[in-house]
Amino acid sequence: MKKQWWHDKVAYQIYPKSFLDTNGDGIGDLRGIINKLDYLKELGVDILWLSPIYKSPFVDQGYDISDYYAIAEEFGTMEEFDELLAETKKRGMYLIMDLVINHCSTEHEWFQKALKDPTGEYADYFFIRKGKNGNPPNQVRSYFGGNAWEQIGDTPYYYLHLFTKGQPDLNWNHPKVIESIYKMVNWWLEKGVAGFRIDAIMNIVKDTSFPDYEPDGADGMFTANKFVNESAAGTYLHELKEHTFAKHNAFTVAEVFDNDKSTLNEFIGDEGHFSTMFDFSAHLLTYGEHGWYDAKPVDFNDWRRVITDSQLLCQGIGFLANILENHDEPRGMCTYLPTYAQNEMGAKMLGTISLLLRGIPFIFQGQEIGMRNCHMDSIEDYDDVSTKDQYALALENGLSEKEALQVCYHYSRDNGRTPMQWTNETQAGFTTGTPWLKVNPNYTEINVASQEQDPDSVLHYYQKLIKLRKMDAYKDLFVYGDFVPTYQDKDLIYAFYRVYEQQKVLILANFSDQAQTLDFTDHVKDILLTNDTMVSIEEGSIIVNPSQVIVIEVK
Ligand code: TEU
Ligand code: CA
Repeated sequence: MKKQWWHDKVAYQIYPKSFLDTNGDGIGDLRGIINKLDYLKELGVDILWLSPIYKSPFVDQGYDISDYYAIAEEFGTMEEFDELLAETKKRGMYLIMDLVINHCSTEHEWFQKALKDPTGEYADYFFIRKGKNGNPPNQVRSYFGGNAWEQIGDTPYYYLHLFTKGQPDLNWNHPKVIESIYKMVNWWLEKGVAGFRIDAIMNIVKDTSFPDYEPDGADGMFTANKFVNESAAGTYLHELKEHTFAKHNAFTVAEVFDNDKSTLNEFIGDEGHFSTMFDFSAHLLTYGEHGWYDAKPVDFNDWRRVITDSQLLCQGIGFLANILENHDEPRGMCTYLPTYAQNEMGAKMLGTISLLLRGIPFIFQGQEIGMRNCHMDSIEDYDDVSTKDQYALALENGLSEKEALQVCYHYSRDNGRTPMQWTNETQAGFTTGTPWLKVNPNYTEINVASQEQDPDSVLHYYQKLIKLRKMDAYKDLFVYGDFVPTYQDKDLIYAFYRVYEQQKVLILANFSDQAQTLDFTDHVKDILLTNDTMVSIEEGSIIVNPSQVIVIEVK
């Protein structure tokens, strides 16, 4: 593999609205991020991904952009953004933006012009079609529920929105749309951002004959995946890269949901469309057949299998970006750990696996202190559109309000969006005002300030873990070393070697609530890290305690 500047970096996702509020309006802001850059530097992260900070009506929390060249007032000004960028660089860090180009906002001037004249020049920037006998052009379901076609006033015309109705899909068949996107991307790159996280990108190509498919739900509609043509996206992505990212040697991480073996090289190989893409294989296990209401808890064996498969699949081709959680997912420790292990030790165990797998690790804000899912008292406490839709779906399918709320507790996107817990003071030190989304009441126990005082905290453990990954003696191994799974036949054990030239490190984790004694014939060179007080290795065997993870250099 050709070496690139981002290969040895550790990334951190900031959800600006929930990071730190400095003016008391209850909404996190750019000043808040600037104030915490030293905290992030100390943690050891290099690349900061900001969820969207562009001007937006916030129908879908900024993933509905009304001006790609402006900063949302809620977050601050362009001057503050420039200051943030400069301060990031001063610390040897890199800033990447969220690139939302499958759709924009209905408030974007292009869409406003299209609305005024649904057959005019700007209509072609979107997908605007006549309805059929008073019905929408077809029965495609939006990802957030309901028909994905919205009627334009009382005209016979409808526009397509695969996400909320505030997010009209952009027409990638229109040269002017593509040109405008290239121009905008280059504008940000010239400003000095290091790259982008690319949103929902596999949706850009649609079958524009908009056929009707068999309904796949009680609502009589079919899922949008059916007419999204993922395999045709490659040409567009290649062009996008050539006209923008490639010229700046920018880092890109794409939101792609399938690790398809046949296209992996095209996507993340040396000449791939992207630097990397997220490994969502574990997250996909949390999907129910029809929605959150019929989802099942993740089974350890499935989890182990999909992670191992992803790792082996991309070996020798490129890097996936490893995550435990993000702003669309519940907290990883509440999803992937058995209940008994949902504590500090478990958080450290899971973090060790995520950061030492082969790939580019992304930490989501709060993960480094072990933030958990948040219980809400009623559906009113949630803000997320998708949560409201899934709650309604659960009720329609016979769940009680209490049961539907419990479903949201496990799966809501707001679990990752509750404000960052900085201190044990009011509102977790996130705001002096009223936070836009409830602060998790566990902030009195789980917060940055108290973990900074405690040498055994999750926070200090993450600092050590990142240091280990970057140590001169180990960085080639952890970045470029092969992934070799082991102890695959042992129940509730996740273990793998990283192997680089003559060097070999074993990462061994016990997900069961019993200590396990395993055959161990390797010769120990050095115990590099553990989340427990000791490691017991005797003649030919090793004991791993419940929730213990051990990182050992062997010969
Ligand atoms: O997500 C795309 C996407 O497919 C998700 O909506 C996913 O299906 C859902 O969250 C289920 O977990 C991206 C952004 O990450 C998300 O926040 C936006 O809502 C969406 O695009 C639209 O821009
Ligand atoms: Ca604010």
